[in-house]
Amino acid sequence: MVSKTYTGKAYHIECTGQALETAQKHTQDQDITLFGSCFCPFVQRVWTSFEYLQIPYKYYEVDPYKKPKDLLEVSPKGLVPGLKLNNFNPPTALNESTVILEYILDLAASSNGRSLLPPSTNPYARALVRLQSDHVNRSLVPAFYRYLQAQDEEAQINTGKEFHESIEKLVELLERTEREVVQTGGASGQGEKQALAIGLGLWVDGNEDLGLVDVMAGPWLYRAKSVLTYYRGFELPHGKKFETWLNKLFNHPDFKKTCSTEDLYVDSYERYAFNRPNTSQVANAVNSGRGLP
Ligand SMILES: N[C@@H](CCC(=O)N[C@@H](CS)C(=O)NCC(=O)O)C(=O)O
Repeated sequence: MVSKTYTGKAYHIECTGQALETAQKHTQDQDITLFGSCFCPFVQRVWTSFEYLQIPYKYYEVDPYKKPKDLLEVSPKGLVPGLKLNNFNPPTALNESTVILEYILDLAASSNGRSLLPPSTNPYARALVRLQSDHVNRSLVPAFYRYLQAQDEEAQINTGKEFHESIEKLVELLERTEREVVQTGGASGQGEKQALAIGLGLWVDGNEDLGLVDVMAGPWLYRAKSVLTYYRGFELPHGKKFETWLNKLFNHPDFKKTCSTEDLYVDSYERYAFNRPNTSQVANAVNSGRGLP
């Protein structure tokens, strides 16, 4: 158990470190404007994917708790990420991180051929990857917030266990995918194995390309390492393969490009860690037992 005292830290409204450098490289008008916030993991999912898929975009930092009018125009609940699509006349918009992700995957497929998924000739492999992502959205992400917002010791122990179990379940899905697609996929040689592993992401030995689950889960695992360790004394699961995966993920150039410095996350999540009133729509949903917005 870690015992910390509430210090009234404010959430940050500007990126730091590598994320700041990336934001500064993306200030020119483009067909797509990404409305983002420096601390937000839902944004980091999409932002990393823009970088990896090499889709041109302008990064535009907003404070989603202030609900500026231009954000509400692209995202009805005033949540980030949002996209403004300037090449439509009049401009149009999209919100919801997973929908935005699918959208930019489609854009990449029809422009430069880059992808975060196995090829469409392997629908089963694509489905297994989507199962992993579904688990991240429905289990890992809510478990992260329940743990971070839990206040009494017993609740922290229980929610910490749940979060840990959710990560282990994700590992089982990663192992299943590798087993069913690569190991028992009928490949005879190393070259064929490599071909089958395309789009399965960094979990698979020898793969250096990001996959869907890497961008879907990475932002919360990264915050688990900084924020949950700081406020809850959390330890990520051990195991050689898991640690290798996290290491590859946290050091992948396109992931790192969207990371701010650790203090930004520790400061910005203090409100969650002390379950302050009206922290966010996510925090309110967790407190009232509703699904996340
Ligand atoms: N389901 C949304 C969730 C996005 C979300 O909750 N974003 C947070 C920042 S991390 C936000 O904009 N919060 C503003 C608020 O709570 O009013 C998605 O996947 O895009």
